[in-house]
Amino acid sequence: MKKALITGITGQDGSYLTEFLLKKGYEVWGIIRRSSSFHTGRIDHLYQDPHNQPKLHLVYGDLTDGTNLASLMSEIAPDEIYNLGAQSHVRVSFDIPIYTVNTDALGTLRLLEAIRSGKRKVKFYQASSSEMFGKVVETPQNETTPFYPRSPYACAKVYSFWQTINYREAYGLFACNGILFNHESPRRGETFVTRKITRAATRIKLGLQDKLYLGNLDAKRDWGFAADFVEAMWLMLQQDKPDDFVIATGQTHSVKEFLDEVFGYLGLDWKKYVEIDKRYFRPAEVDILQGNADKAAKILGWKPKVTFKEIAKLMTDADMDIAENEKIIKEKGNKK
Ligand code: NAP
Ligand code: F7E
Repeated sequence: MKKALITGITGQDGSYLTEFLLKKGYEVWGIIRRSSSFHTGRIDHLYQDPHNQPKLHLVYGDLTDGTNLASLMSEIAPDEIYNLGAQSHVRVSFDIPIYTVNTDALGTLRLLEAIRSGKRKVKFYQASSSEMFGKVVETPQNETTPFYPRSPYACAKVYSFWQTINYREAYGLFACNGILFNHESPRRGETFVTRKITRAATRIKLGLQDKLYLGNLDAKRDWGFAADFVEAMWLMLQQDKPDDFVIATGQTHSVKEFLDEVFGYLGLDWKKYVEIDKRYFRPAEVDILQGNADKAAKILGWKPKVTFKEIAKLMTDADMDIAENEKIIKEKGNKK
């Protein structure tokens, strides 16, 4: 049985990747951070499933603690490592740049060093990002497009991208970068724009909220579905040679278009509810991202399955369930 170690297992991608690998028969180890409140909501259904009991293990650790990473590496002895852990919010990275770089850049280096010093044969996946293209120099972006990062987050990811390639070339490590464009799901963090919109629109529909405050509505992104994208991570590590791949849908849409889809689906006009709040603008913005994943299609045989419209609909449906429960609880509270 193959063993995979995942950093960021409690995040959106970590949860989908864990599901995917367990189905493939892997033993999965996940690194979780200690926090005062529990944050394993996205993987509880997997951890509590008795079928997964001997196959899913959670251990404490942090990308800011290299000593702990090195001991976990020798204790677990994984065949594959997926480095998904990160302070992943671009806007927040302007507020906490040092922490972001410590986790997203130096954290990767700590992990790579733990692998190198362990002298074990292991395959390594690095969660690189389309944010590295930033102020794009060409559209669409592919593996040869130069980077122009526009945030502390993107700068940290560029560092990790090159360090991953450096360990591949210097030490012969089987190390791959997946340059993933935005991918969303009902498990997306609630402060990313798509989920913020689906949460608010469904709450507005049920009378639980009046307004939605947003920033730049003209930004365009290549939005895919998270469960589709984690399969590409795994495929990269199953090839004969390590390499770097863009993973994207090839379509780009503005935040306004996402608002149209979600509010339109609920029979609402978003212009009546959305207000612009300067706090949500970024000191430097990434105006447009659109990926070209031809290399992944050709070498990995990977293609996205879920469309923009379908993503908007399935996220709205999932958030409507949450909003309906919220309403029931609120009404019960009012009766007391
Ligand atoms: P996410 O939902 O924000 O999850 C981030 C994960 O990283 C969480 O499990 C978080 O743990 C963990 N983490 C944060 N700081 C850590 C630290 N210091 N040490 C160890 N773990 C830490 O992110 P995601 O959307 O799943 O994205 C997964 C990865 O892909 C990230 O590296 C992200 O930057 C990258 N990426 C994402 C996208 C996208 O569109 N989603 C696109 C390209 C690249 P807690 O639960 O404790 O906070
Ligand atoms: O913003 C605009 C905002 O925060 C998308 C991360 O997973 O994908 C993600 O980064 C766009 C931006 O995602 C609000 O200005 C408008 O132009 O959902 P987001 P992101 O910054 O693209 C990349 C690929 C990653 O690697 C990251 O880890 O939407 N926008 N109004 C807003 N964004 C937010 N968050 N909130 C707003 O109110």
